[in-house]
Amino acid sequence: MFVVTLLALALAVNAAAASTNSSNLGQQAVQTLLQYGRPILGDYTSCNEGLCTWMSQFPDDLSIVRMNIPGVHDTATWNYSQTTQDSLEHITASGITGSEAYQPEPAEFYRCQDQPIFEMLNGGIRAFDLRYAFDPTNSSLVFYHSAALQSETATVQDILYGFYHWLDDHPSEAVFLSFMYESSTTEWAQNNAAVQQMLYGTLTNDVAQEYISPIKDRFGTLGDIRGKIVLLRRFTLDLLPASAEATIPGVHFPPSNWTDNSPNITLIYNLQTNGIAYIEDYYEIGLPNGAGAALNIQWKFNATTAHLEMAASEQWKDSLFWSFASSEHDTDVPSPETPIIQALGNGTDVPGVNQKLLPWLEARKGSRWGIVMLDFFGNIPGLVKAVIGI
Ligand SMILES: *[C@@H]1O[C@H](CO)[C@@H](O)[C@H](O)[C@H]1NC(C)=O
Ligand SMILES: *[C@@H]1O[C@H](CO)[C@@H](O)[C@H](O)[C@H]1NC(C)=O
Ligand SMILES: *[C@@H]1O[C@H](CO)[C@@H](O)[C@H](O)[C@H]1NC(C)=O
Ligand SMILES: *[C@@H]1O[C@H](CO)[C@@H](O)[C@H](O)[C@H]1NC(C)=O
Ligand SMILES: *[C@@H]1O[C@H](CO)[C@@H](O)[C@H](O)[C@H]1NC(C)=O
Ligand SMILES: *[C@@H]1O[C@H](CO)[C@@H](O)[C@H](O)[C@H]1NC(C)=O
Ligand SMILES: CC(=O)N[C@H]1CO[C@H](CO)[C@@H](O)[C@@H]1O
Repeated sequence: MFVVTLLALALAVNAAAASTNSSNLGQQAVQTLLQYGRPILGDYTSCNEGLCTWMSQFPDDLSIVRMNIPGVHDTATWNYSQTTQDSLEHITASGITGSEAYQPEPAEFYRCQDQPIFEMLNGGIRAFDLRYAFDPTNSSLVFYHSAALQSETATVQDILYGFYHWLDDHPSEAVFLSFMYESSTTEWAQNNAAVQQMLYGTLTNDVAQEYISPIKDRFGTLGDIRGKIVLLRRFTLDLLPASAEATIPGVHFPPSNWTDNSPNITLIYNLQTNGIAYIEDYYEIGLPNGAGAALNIQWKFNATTAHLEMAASEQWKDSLFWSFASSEHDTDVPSPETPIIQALGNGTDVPGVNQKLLPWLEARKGSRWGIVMLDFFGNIPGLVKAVIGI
């Protein structure tokens, strides 16, 4: 678990580039990283039509803030069942993670997706919410949703290799990776200098520099970023020398300015150019207990569509819009509204946010929506196309 030699292996891919056996060694090293990453990445398949290459239909000079980008909230949770939680208990319940207070809740509270990353990419998803923290031994960056560890092998570095590999085969496409430090993972976990240094190193090493767009604090055009990753930095490297924050590419969304659970955040990502992002991230529905699935879903649908209407209006056409259609009310009694109930409804009688969004978006085809983050998107055929507007 948490094999420290992985970075060395990854660097070998580069070092090997000089030798005659390079291509063979490099390919095998990548396959090894993809194998470690498999619990989050899934199995690699390539595809060169339809939603796999939808960005090829759009021109190079298209401004990114004018685009519609389907995304996924809490990407890494796709396979988090009770079986997964139980199989990781030897780590999460071990002495190194801390007190009983850090025992996870039922698995369905954490699960927000049901497809692995490669399937999401082939299905048209281009923005990914990724939440990292140190594994319990403080040796590598892994994925959590709160206290729920998602895999014992898949590291941030492995997942990046998955994106690099996919982009090599899909040079018309671009992906947006939102990285956020996940707190409340283990009792002692901290977003300390060691975490920040490892993240910085992973996102700026030689291989990363080939795939991560160097553009900083602005968005540019689609042509600028084809075949590349755009970092959406929901982290601040405040414990590293100032040169780290000054040299890391991508667009900064300071966590301190991202108001928790807000339906309408205004965040300035570039003071010089007055680059403004409007964000809807109302995820925990604040209705009284017992309000039931229909009303909880209606509230979230309201918050999301109010924000999307704003995105569609001329008045804000030059600002970035980032709306989360994902939500939960896990603390509701007698029965919780888990992410899947909010997204897909509670059975045949109450439809979820996703079912309600599909016709709403289709009726307004041609509008600018911006980035739209979904839970359980694949269950509603046509939803990704409706977000893109094709
Ligand atoms: C998904 O989870 C199940 C249950 O924990 C596990 O057996 C399976 O290997 C996982 N799939 C992947 C691709 O990791
Ligand atoms: C991991 O780091 C935290 C924060 O510095 C520390 O409290 C904890 O003891 C470390 N855990 C291990 C297993 O080294
Ligand atoms: C972020 O919030 C701080 C106050 O907490 C404020 O001074 C600063 O201007 C804000 N920055 C952005 C980029 O919105
Ligand atoms: C779904 O939620 C509604 C309340 O919004 C409730 O009346 C209905 O019984 C629930 N259905 C199921 C299958 O739980
Ligand atoms: C949702 O929005 C509509 C229209 O703005 C409003 O009439 C309705 O009361 C709202 N419902 C909820 C549950 O917020
Ligand atoms: C969001 O905030 C902006 C700026 O304060 C405001 O103009 C806009 O009307 C708000 N939108 C919604 C949907 O509340
Ligand atoms: C698989 C492969 O190409 N192996 C070659 C690696 O390089 C040595 C010498 O440089 C060759 O002898 C191997 O055949």
